[in-house]
Amino acid sequence: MAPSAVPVDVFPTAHDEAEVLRPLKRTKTELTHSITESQLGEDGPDAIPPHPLGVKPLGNAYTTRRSLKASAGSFKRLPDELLVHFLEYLEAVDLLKLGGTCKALYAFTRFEDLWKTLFVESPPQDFTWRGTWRSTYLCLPLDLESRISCVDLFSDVLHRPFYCAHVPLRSYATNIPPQNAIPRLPDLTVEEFSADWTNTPFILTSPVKSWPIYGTWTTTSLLQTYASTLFRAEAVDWPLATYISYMRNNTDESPLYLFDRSFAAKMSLSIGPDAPDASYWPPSCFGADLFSVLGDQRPDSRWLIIGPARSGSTFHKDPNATSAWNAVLTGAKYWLMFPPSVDVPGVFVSADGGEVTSPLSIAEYLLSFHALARRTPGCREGVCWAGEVLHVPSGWFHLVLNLEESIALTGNFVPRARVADALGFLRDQGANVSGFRDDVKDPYGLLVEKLGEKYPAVLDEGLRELEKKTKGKRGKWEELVKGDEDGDADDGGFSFGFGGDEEEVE
Ligand SMILES: O=C(O)CCC(=O)C(=O)O
Ligand SMILES: [Fe+2]
Repeated sequence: MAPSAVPVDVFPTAHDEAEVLRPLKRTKTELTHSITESQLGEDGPDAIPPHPLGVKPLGNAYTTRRSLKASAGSFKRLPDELLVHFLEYLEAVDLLKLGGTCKALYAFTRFEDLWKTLFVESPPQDFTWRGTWRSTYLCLPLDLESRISCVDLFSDVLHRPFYCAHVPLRSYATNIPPQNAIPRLPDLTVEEFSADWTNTPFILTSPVKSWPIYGTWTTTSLLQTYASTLFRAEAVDWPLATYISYMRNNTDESPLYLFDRSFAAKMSLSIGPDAPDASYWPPSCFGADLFSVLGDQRPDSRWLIIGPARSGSTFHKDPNATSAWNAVLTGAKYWLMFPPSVDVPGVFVSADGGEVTSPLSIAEYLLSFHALARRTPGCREGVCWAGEVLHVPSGWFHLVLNLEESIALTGNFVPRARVADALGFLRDQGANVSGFRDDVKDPYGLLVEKLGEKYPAVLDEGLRELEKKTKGKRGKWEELVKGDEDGDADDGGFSFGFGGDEEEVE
C-alpha cells in the first residue's frame, strides 16, 4: 500500500483552510405540533443538502477525469463495498490513522456506519450524544470535527446512505388511491370486530382520546419524570434523555428506534381494562386476548415505541400469527400493508417463511418499490394520526414510517376469530415461533392445555377451524402438483408457510 502523502494525524484536521466546508446546519424537529394532511406533500426536492464532505454519486465519475480514489494507493483497486467491509475490521485508532493518509481514505473512514458499529460493540461508560456516531465515540464536540472537502470523490456506497437520510419521505403518504385506503371508523363493537374485521386493517379514530396518558405524554413531559430511566433502542439501552437528544439531532439513514417491552414496569404504569387508575387500556372492540391464558409464559406483548421522523419499521409480520393494535399518542405514522396471500414487491420470504429479505432502510424501500407496491392488488395504506389506533390483522405484512417524531404504544393479541391461526402457527412453524422463554418446550401444547382449561369451546372451535384450513392447504398442494391447468399465474397463488395464507384479499 502506498497512499499518497498526507501527514498522519490522530485527529484529521483541515490542511487547507479554503477546503474546510461549513458545518452542517442541523434543524431541530418540531416537537409538539402535529403536521396536518395538507402539509404532507410539502417537503420539496431542495430539502436534500449537499453531502457534508462533498462526496457525489458514482455516476458523476463519468463526467470527469479527476477522482480522489485514484490517490488511495492500493486501496484504489478495491470496490467501495469491499473497502468499507475491510474498514469494518479496524479499531478506531487505525481508522483515524488511515483517514489521515489521503482524502479518499479520510472520506471512507468518516463513514458513520463504521463508528456506529464501534460504538455499539463497546459503548463508552458515560457519554454525551454529539450529533454523529463518530464525534460521540471520540468525545469530539461537533464544531471541532474536521470537514475536509472531498468533492472529487464519487461513491454510491458513501453517498447513498446520506441521500436516503435526507430524501423527502412524507409525500409517499399522500395521494393514497381510494381502493388502497385503510378504512377509518369511529369505533366498533366486539361483535362487529369479531364478525367482520379480524382480517382487515382499520383505523379507529376515537378510543385513545379517553386514555389518561393521551395529551399528557409528550417527549418533553416524559423527560421530566424518566430522564435517567434506561430504555431499549435496538442494540442499546440508553437513558431517555440520551435517546431524546439523539432523536433530535442525528443524520442516520435508519434512526435508532426506541422499542421497549418493559416500559410498564420501568414507568410504574398500571394498564387496564381492570386495573384501578389505569394509564391506558386496549381498545375494547378487540375483546378477550386469548394468548392471555398463557399467563407469565406468554411472549412479550406490549411495547412503548418512540422515534424521530423517518424512523419506523421495515416490512415484517407480527410474531406467532398474533394481531396487533398500535396507538399513536403524538406524531403520525404512515402504514403500508399487504394481506398474507400477496407477494410484497421487493420483499423476499424464504420457503419456510422464517427469513424476510428486503431493502435495508425504509427510505430505500420507498424510493425503489413504493410505486409498484401501491399498484399491487391487496395493498392497503393509511396515516394514523395522534389519538388514533390502527389494527394489524394476523399474518399481514406491514411497513411503518413515522412522518414526524412519534410516541406510540402497541399491543399484540389473539382474538377469538384468529385462534386457529395462532394454533396453526405454533403447531406448524416451529422454527419461526418466537418470544417464548427457553423453558417453554412446547408452545403449541401449552396453548392447547391452557385454552382447554379456561375456554374449552374456543379451543374446540379453533382446532376445528385449523383442521379445515389444513385440509384446504393439502387440496392446494394437490392442485399445484397437478400443474397450473388454467395457466393463470395469478389465481390465488399457493404459498408455503404461514398459517392463514388462503385468506382472500378483500
Ligand atoms: O410503530 C411502528 O413502528 C410499528 C410497530 C410494529 O409494527 C409492531 O409493533 O409490530
Ligand atoms: Fe408489527
